[in-house]
Amino acid sequence: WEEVSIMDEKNVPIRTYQVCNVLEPNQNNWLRTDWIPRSGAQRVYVEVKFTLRDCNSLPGVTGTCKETFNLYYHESNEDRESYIKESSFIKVDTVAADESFTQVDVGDRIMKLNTEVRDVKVTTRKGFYLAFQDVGACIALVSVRVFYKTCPLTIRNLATFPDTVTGADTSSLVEVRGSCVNQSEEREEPKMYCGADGEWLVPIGGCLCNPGYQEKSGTCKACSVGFYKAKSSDPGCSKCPPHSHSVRDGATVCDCHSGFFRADSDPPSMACTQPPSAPQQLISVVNETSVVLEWAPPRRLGGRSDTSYSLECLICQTGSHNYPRPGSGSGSHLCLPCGSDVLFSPGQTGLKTTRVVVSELRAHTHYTFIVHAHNGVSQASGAGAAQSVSVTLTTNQAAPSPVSFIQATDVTRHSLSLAWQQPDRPNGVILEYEVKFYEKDQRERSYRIMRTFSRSVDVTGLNPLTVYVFHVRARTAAGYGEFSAPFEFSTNSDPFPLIGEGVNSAFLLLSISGVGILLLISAAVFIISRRRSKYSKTKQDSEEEKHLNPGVKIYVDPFTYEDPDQAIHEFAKEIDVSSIHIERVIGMGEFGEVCSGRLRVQGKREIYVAIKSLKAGYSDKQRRDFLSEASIMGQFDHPNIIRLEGVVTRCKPLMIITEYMENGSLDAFLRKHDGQFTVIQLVGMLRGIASGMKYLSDMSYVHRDLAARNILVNSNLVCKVSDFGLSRVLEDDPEAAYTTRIPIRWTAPEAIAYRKFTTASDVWSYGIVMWEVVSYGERPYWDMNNQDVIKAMEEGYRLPAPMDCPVVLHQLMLDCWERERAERPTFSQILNMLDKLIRNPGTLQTHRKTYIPWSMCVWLQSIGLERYRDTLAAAGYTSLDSLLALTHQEMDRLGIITPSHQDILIASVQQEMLSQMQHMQHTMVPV
Ligand code: ACK
Repeated sequence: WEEVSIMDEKNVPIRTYQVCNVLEPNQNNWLRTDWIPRSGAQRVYVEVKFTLRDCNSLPGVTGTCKETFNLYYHESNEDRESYIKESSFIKVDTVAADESFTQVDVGDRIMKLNTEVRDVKVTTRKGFYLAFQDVGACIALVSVRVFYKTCPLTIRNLATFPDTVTGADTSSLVEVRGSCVNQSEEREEPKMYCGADGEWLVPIGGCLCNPGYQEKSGTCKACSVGFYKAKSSDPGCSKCPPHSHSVRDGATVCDCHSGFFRADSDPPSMACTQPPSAPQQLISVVNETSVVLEWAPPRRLGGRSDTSYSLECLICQTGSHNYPRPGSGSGSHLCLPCGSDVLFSPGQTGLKTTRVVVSELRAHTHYTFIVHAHNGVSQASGAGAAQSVSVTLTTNQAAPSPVSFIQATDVTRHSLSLAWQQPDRPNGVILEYEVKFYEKDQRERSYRIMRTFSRSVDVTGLNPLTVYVFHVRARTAAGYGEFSAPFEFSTNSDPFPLIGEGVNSAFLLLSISGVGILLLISAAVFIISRRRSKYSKTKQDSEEEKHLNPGVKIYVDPFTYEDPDQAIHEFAKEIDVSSIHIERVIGMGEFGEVCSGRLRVQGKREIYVAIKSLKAGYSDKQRRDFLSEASIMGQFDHPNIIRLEGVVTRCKPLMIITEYMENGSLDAFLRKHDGQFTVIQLVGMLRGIASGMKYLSDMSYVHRDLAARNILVNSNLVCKVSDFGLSRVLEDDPEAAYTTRIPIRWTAPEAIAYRKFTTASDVWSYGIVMWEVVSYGERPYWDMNNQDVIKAMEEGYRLPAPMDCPVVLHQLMLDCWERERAERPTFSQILNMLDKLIRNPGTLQTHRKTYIPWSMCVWLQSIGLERYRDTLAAAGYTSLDSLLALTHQEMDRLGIITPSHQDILIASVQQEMLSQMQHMQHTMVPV
């Protein structure tokens, strides 16, 4: 190879390497480059420009002439290798000219330049050498350019990708991680691939402009004044919402104008708002020691909808209208917070309603009530008294509440000591107590009164072995409160104290005074239990049977579910509210209105339904209790149990949909149709109820509130058990529920005394329902008060047979009212018995009906005791004269057991006879 300078086509001198030994054979001429550093490249490209003479154009050339040359490379870390063996070089390719040229005339400078490119992988050393081997051609090497390829720096999806050298192979992709541009953050790791030919491929992920910045041609620019961007994911800068502004570029939130605020939970896109103005038109209505406060919402709600109210209660020494707030000047010492015994309904704080009932206040006391209005920005704004309105009032005088418990100690033959507790609500300073007492037999015809300042008194001068009834009442400046319920204690027969402290003397008294009654009852019990000892035996059998039979479906208490909605959807079908057509309101239930209407479920015929709804503003507990009834009802499927059609829980109001019972509840229905049914019809109704109850007891469900009012009647006189709400109410609230919610007249003694609710206590209630049915909806125990009912039951009294009641039915009732619950029949036995009666109507002999003169009916009505008409008549008391013979014992025997009724009867008979005699005297003409 020779280094030769020639002129290119533009007459510019260039250096070339030439070889042209075409006439000599066996040529092997090498030309080598200097060391070329690799610089990170993995594949290099070699572009060779050369000219080549066509062998044919060379005169006298033999077969030794070639038209190609070979390209070699050798990788090396040495940049100055002086000698490299031929064999160390690796061949890249044999290069031939695309075009060869014929030299026509050296002087005319026509040159045809060939350009060939070859690529080669160089990955093992820091650099390499190239070599050109000539084997007998006529070539001039004009230029050799060596290069590698990169994917150029670029920005994609707000990520910068650097200039990147391509991979070693022609098919290799180099994975490159991008970095987020200024003021941006990664959304998802930005990645791209650099292809072998220097092209970027497959962009993945990317970045988002930071809060306060938005994208503009591949960069993030700050939001301008008056605009903001809160989150990087927001699409761009937005204008500041109302009542806010931004004064600097790049705002992430707009500041509220002065006097406007934003709650912590308000999003930055929400307008700035203000606290509400004061509530308006606060009015108060005082009723003794409670107050109803009502107000109108504030005039300005401050642009928000989360207004709530709270109530401050202060007891004030004067009725000043400028209510003094603690620390607010001269009057502050006059008012104090009310204390925790005051009750607020529905609550004292966080109120959404504009009405509150405040109760348990002190009587005749000055109070100031301050109603504050709040909303989400009240706290942020530091709002104080400006948003409140107040009223000052004085509660009324109220007498003290009754004394609830009296205890007797130190009982002797002629004396005892009484002690009692202060009334729960004294409503003022108690000035004294009044004790009224009388011998029980005397029944208030003559009584003694004692007064005392303390809460105890020694009562002396009593007769031995005598039952006394005591009442205590308290007096304040407002007057006397009500007397306590009667408490009975007996004096001793023994000269020494018999009953010490802590012994229930009332119980002893009952034991003694009731000996006669007990003897009678024991005789009756003996007879009945002999006749019916089968009840207890069979009952046990049936209980065992239930235990052994795993196939029996058992009721599941929905309250065992942590999530009440899960229970409801397990046992009740969700009904689309659009398929319900409400027609009219038919009554009020415990939770809201009860309506009738129609239900059309797809593919079924339209049916009439009853719709119970849950009134607005309910608590979580109310919702739970309301839906629990449906969860219970939904588990039952029996013709004598009210059928649940479904529930609406996905929209408000919540509804429970049941089958419609045209004749409503049984008690009202019977009262409306007094005397209009045959005995067989009545027994038919009772049979239905017994059948429903048998089904419930088989499922181990205890109803706890079986009463005629909870039986519904349809147009075919079919009776169905309903109202499955009570069972839980009682359990949830042991104390309160027990005194107020228990349906005493319908409940078995053991359930009243110690909450032993069982199927046997349901049987007791069933006996009461029988009595209600046969007496056409009469109130059990008429207007006796609950305490008297409990006492009468304790003493062994039971409801007498209603008018025209078949003896067998009354006997069945008495069986249901056995004191020992194991002695009561089971529902299965009741059902059998009723079936037998229906098959043999002859057994349904009624008590004979006796004629009663009209005048006696009118008279009984005038003294309010018409209810005893049939009882008296049946016992032969058919005229006023005959009533003169009535004694207390006789009335006890007849079942007229209310003491005041006995007294009224005796006194009224005497009065009536007297006035009749006077009338006769006046009308007699003197002779
Ligand atoms: O005595 P009633 O007419 O019968 O008044 C009450 C009232 O709603 C409140 O409970 C009546 N009621 C309840 N459920 C139904 C029902 N499924 N069908 C007809 N009336 C019903 C009940």
